[in-house]
This record gives sequence, structure tokens and C-alpha cells, in this order.
Amino acid sequence: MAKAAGSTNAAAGNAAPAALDPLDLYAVRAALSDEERLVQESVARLIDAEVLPLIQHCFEEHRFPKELIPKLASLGLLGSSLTGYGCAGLNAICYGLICQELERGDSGIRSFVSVQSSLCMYPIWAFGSEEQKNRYLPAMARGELIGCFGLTEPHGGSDPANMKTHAKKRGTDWVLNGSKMWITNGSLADLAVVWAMTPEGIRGFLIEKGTPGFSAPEIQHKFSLRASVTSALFFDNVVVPEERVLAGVRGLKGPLSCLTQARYGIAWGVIGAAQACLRQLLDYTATRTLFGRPLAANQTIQVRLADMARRITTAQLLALQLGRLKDAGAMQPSHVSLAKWNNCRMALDVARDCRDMLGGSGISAEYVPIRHMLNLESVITYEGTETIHQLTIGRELTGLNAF
Ligand code: TGC
Ligand code: FAD
Repeated sequence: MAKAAGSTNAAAGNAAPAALDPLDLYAVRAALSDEERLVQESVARLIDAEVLPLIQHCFEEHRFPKELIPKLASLGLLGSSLTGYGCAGLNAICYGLICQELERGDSGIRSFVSVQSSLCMYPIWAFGSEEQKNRYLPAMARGELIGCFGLTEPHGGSDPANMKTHAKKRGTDWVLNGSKMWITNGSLADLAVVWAMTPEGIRGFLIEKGTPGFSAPEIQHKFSLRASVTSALFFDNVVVPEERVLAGVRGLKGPLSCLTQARYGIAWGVIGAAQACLRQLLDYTATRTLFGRPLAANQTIQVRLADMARRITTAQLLALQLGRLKDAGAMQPSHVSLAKWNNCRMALDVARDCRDMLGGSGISAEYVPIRHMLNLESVITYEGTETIHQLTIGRELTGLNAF
């Protein structure tokens, strides 16, 4: 029998349950430390004040908003989880929350920070000499020196072990030849971290902008990540002195360990994109009236909204546990693969479904889902496609390599 209005928990002496936050049904925020919450709030303010007002236009104009770089840097968001060299030394949960808030704004902004922090500063910090760290990291943390990461090649990014870009020793220098494709920040960057095959296996090279034989033309006509710079890199007998080689690592595990850091951030970041879509859809379906009632009053709409909340919630819990494992030093690459796969799939499906429920308005840039949806087509592809992460889990379960 239905309860009479008011005869709820209050009658039993309990306070009425507070309404749940639709974007945080399982109270993940309550599980955060004060510092973690503070970091999230300050990035959220930056996104609301500085990113949301301009991002739609940047996306339409195919323009990365470079003017945001000093603001990102002044909040300590570049290399935020590294210690020393002017970096903030935040924990993994903070880095995840930073990515989540940035991607609530746009995947392109999160991409910029991911590449700078996880793919460029991290390998210098982890594998570089003291001279390299002092030369690059403080300036990168201040946003005065921008990096890019060159691993993917035109003939096939999923299999970087078979790269064609190579370096040969000439005296004390190395001479690099080859090309890279789809490189975030490429044309913007002052420094490229480039992975090349050598007689000693894959090694990492630090190539500064303006080095003769090195060029980085921007890739135009993208339908995705339009507020992000993506480029090709070309190396035509580029001379790199020995002191610009990352001495601390050899082999594919060098670039793959950087990817582990960046994929971790993506697993958190995409939650922000999905939350932005759901937030807008909840408002839209509450106020749009069809057949004499709000769209949100229809069972099938509610089922779809509930399904989005379920997916976002499970992604949040996965990310939180991943972060706890990372902070405890127990995170394995397969943990990251599962979260990158699950959370990117979740966000893309949520964005597509939100786009559909907006009807015709869903194709307008004035609503966020189509921008997030188009961005997420890249995010589910880069840093290991969905298939690559599925096969990584398959290999973990079976011990058999099916790549
Ligand atoms: P495999 O035999 O598995 O491994 C070779 C060596 O690497 C070690 N390793 C790892 N080390 C650290 N972190 C990881 N995640 C690692 N995974 C493997 C491994 O232990 C081994 O070490 P050792 O000492 O025995 O030599 O290598 P494989 O050739 O079978 O390849 C495996 C596979 C397919 C998973 C790998 O090639 C892969 O991940 N492919 C996808 C490539 C990819 O993700 N590219 C991303 C390019 S960067 C990018 O997209 C940036 S977008 C940024 C943005 O804008 O946000
Ligand atoms: P391919 O490797 O050719 O894959 C094509 C298809 O084949 C995919 O569906 C894939 O899942 C599937 N496939 C591959 N192998 C198998 C298999 N064994 N079995 C079944 N299916 C398989 N790279 C960088 O190095 N640095 C960057 O900063 C960077 N930024 C990027 C930014 C954007 C916007 C984009 C789109 C990409 C970026 N990338 C970057 C490249 C990205 O990492 C690659 O696109 C990605 O790794 C896939 O490589 P590919 O495009 O060559 O596709």
C-alpha cells in the first residue's frame, strides 16, 4: 500500500533523506579528503569562469585557447602529480579530479594537460638526467614551455613496437629520420618527446622546436577535438646530441609507462564529459513539454536517464578505486586498461544518447552533447583503442597474446 504523504522516516524519528546529487549518486565527493575536494572545486571554478564561456566558439573555429595556458599553470595543473622542479606533488586522486573537471569543459583542454603532464613532463621526470629535469620541468610547470609526445606513426599506431622512425649514432650525436602522426600539441610545442628505434631498441629523444630538419604541420579538417592542436611530425636528418636522449629507459616500456599515466587521467576525465551531458539533459527533459507533460515524465526517458546515472556512477567508483590503487603503488597497467575502456565507452554512449534525446537541438553546438560526443570519438581511439584495451584484459585473463 502506498504511504500517506509525510508518513516517511520522519514519523519513525529519522530525518527525511536528502535528495541525491544526480551527478554523484554514490557520494564519491564525500569519500574525498579536504585537499582533494579543494582541488576539485578550484578547477571547477576555472572551468565555469574561463572555459565554458569560450569553448563552443573555439570548437567551431577549430582553435585551441592558448590564452588559458597561464591560468592552468598558475593553478598548478601542469605536472600536478610530479614532485620537485616547481610541480605541485598532488596525489593520484587529485590528478584524476583535475582531469574530470577539465574534461567537463572540453576533452581538448584535458588533452592539453594530459600531454604536457603525463606524456612529456613525466618521462623527463622519470627517465631524464638532472640537467634535463632542471632545463625543462620548471618551465613546463609554469606553462612557458609546451611539450608534445611522438609515438604514433602513419602506418599504424596500435603497434608501436614496429615503428619506422629510427635514430643512428654519428659520433656523439644521433641522427633521426621518420615521421609521427596525430600528435596532440605538435605545432604548439617547444619540445617534442620522440620515440625512435635505435640499434639498442626504442629510445626517447628530446627535440626542441627550431632544430634543423624538424617540422610539425597542424592537421586540419578534424570533426573531433577541434579545440585542440593535432599535428604530424617530420624528421629529416635531425641531429640530437647525446645529452638530449632519455638515458633512464630503453624499449617499449618507456613510452608505455607514460601511456599508463595518461590513460589513468583519461579514465577520470571522461566522467566529466558524461556529467556535462547528463546535467544539460536533465534540465532539458524537465522543461520540454510534449504530449501535455514534461519529456522527463515518460517511462522510456526515465529509463534512459537512469541508465546514464548507473553508468556514470559505476565509472566514478571504478576511477576512485583505480586512484586508491595508484596512490598505494598497487596499480597495474591492466587496471588502467579496464578503466580506460569502460569509462570511455560509458561517456561516448552517454553523450550519443543525450544527443538523441535533445532531438533536433542535439545537433546544435549550443548544446554540449554533440561536442563531447565528437571529442569522445577521439578519446576512445587514442591512448589505445577500445580493442587494444579489451585485448590487454584478454591477455591478462588467459595469458595468451591475441594482438
Ligand atoms: P608488450 O610485450 O606488451 O610490452 C613491451 C614492454 O613494455 C612493458 N609494458 C608496459 N610498461 C609500462 N606500462 C605499460 N602499460 C606497459 N605495457 C607493457 C612490458 O612489460 C614489456 O616490458 P619488457 O621489459 O618485457 O620489454 O608489447 P606489445 O608490443 O605486445 O604491445 C602491447 C600493446 C598492444 C598493449 C601496446 O603496443 C599498446 O598499448 N598499443 C597501443 C598504443 C597506444 O596506446 N598509443 C598511444 C599513443 S599516445 C596518444 O594517443 C596520446 S593522446 C593524448 C591526448 O591528447 O590526451
Ligand atoms: P590503427 O592502429 O591502424 O587501428 C585501426 C583499427 O584496427 C582500430 O579500430 C583498432 O582497434 C583495430 N586494431 C588494431 N590492432 C588490432 C588487432 N590486433 N586486432 C583487432 N583490431 C585491431 N599519438 C601519439 O603518439 N601522440 C599524441 O599526442 C596523439 N594524440 C592524438 C590525438 C588525436 C585527436 C587522435 C585521433 C590520435 C592521437 N594519437 C596520438 C594517435 C592515437 O594514439 C592512435 O590513433 C591510436 O593509437 C590508434 O592508432 P591508429 O590511428 O594508427 O589506428
